[in-house]
Amino acid sequence: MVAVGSAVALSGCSQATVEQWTRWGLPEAASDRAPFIGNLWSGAWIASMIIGVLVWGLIVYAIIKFRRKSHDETPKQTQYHVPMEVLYTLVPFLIIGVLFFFTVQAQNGVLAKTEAENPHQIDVIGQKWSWSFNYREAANPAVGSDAHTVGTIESIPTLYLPLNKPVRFNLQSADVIHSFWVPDFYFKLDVIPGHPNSFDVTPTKPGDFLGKCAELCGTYHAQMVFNVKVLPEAEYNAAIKELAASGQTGDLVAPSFPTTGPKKEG
Ligand SMILES: [Cu+2]
Repeated sequence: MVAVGSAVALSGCSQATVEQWTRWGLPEAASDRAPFIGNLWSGAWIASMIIGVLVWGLIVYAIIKFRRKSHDETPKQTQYHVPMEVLYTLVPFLIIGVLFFFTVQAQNGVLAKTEAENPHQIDVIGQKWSWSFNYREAANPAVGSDAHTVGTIESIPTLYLPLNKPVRFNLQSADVIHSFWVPDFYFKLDVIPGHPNSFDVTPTKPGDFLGKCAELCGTYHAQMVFNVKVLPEAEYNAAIKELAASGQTGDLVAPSFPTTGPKKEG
């Protein structure tokens, strides 16, 4: 901590960067599911640090305590030490067991379905090399129809989300495995062809964020980015209504949905 603290102080970091250090590098949380992953992440770092200090301490102790004292004498040789061997077989299992326990708890937390009756539903289609979003708002009286946005490699799509309202994402792929990721939500989930995935999340921070593909899916993987705009619900409804009004109504269904490669030059 001293090393981290002085590194931060010496580099003259901004307040925001210093705060990011206190989250062990995570961005500021922007969803209701963030605490599960945030706590697992911090806890794993703290546990690693404790184990690291213990191991480094034992190494330094052994180096000093067991220095060669005489040039003539061979040190005492220990071939088998059963309690020691049992210990260093059991301890890793214990570490894995503890990490496993907390990982399962965090996983159950982030994957739990919302208790809200009618969450906003957005179908996400990952396609080489962009994202398309299908807002299922036909039953929402403030919108009245479904609407969609088709992203391409040339036009980065924007995903609109309602602030503090649960959203159910249904993930489909048109081609290969992608991974839907908004880093500020502390959440990502694979988008697998022929295997729809879904998860619920409530955005808790208004503003603009960046989303990306987190699964190396091919040549233009790095360009699979999208903008995220978290708006108060009334503004969200208005944005979706505007999409519908511009003719972007109806459904997009993978895998019949075409992939969008970059345009050929010339
Ligand atoms: Cu991808």
